[in-house]
Amino acid sequence: MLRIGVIGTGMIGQDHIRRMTQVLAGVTVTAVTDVNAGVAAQVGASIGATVHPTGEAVIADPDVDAVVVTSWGPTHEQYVLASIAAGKPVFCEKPLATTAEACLRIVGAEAAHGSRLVQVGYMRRYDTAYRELKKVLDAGEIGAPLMMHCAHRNASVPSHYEKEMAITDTAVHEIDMVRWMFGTEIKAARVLVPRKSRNGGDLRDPLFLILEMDNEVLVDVEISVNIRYGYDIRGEIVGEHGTASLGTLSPVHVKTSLRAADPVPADWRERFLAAYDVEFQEWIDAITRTGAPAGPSAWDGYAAAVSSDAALAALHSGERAPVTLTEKPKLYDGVPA
Ligand code: NAI
Ligand code: ISE
Repeated sequence: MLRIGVIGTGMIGQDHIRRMTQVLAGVTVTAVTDVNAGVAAQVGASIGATVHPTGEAVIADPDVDAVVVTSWGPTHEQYVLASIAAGKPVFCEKPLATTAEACLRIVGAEAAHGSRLVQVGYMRRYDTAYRELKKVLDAGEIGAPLMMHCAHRNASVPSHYEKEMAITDTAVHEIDMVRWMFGTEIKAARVLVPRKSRNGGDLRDPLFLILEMDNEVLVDVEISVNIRYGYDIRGEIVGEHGTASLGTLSPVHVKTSLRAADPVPADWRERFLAAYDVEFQEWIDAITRTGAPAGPSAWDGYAAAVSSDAALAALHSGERAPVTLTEKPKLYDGVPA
């Protein structure tokens, strides 16, 4: 039984605790912490876990075999580095860290440790629809890919959501997904700013991100984070002789009162429910079997951060911003993307 310590018991922390304690096999949650001591105490009591005052205390707990970091992005680096220093596997929600420099410090620490400990929470790689799309692409059914059209629409975002998060917190999922989908790096980013939505408050919402891949594929991503009607994630690949897209998100079609309607998920918890389950079960199984994770690596977290930094530079300058990665340590040869 893999014993987990969770740092950050907010929305996704609680959702991952629910799946680890009620849905998945071979795992138990033994320790939790949160800077909001009240919420940590409540969550800890509900599952009989030790409540620690700090993330560092969770990592040091001898009853913790592996760590899950679900605190705010700017705090990820310190807990991932502390987990590596303790030699404990760590699953870190995206983004790995909020700057490329911080991600590189994690890559350096893991490379110095000599084996993989870090996995980043890019769950789209575990989603059935994305996996099927990749199968069609890899089988050559639509010929060589030329373009991909994506939309990332949130009904709304929390009050702490800042301007730059449309790229660093939201579009970063597409940034990771296209590296995995096409098996190649991003070489440049541009951002166009359409007419502003009155639902967006101070945010620049929506945004239109364009990514150039190393293999010349062009990707466009509409990022709308106050679309109101629900959570809508779209993707269509245009190939030389066909197209392939994510299927309809609704398991049922409703016809009533002279209208036909497809229910739309409310948020990421509903849309990616099964993907998070598969992501965590595969992580737990890999750690239990081999002691090392097999999913998105610290290198993937770093590469996504460099691309999101470039997209931010493009947003601010209005110009094309190139993406330049440092040399990849041998440790990451042969891991996904
Ligand atoms: P949240 O605000 O609901 O929860 C974060 C929790 O971390 C809060 O309870 C906060 O008090 C706690 N916290 C902050 N700093 C801390 C520290 N230094 N030590 C311990 N606890 C600390 O935020 P949410 O939505 O749960 O997001 C958390 C992380 O998960 C973010 O990095 C976010 O990008 C990621 N996320 C990933 C999703 C995905 O689809 N993979 C979906 C939603 C969030
Ligand atoms: C959130 O942090 C997530 O990761 C969700 O998957 C994404 O849709 C949302 O825009 C982010 O804020």
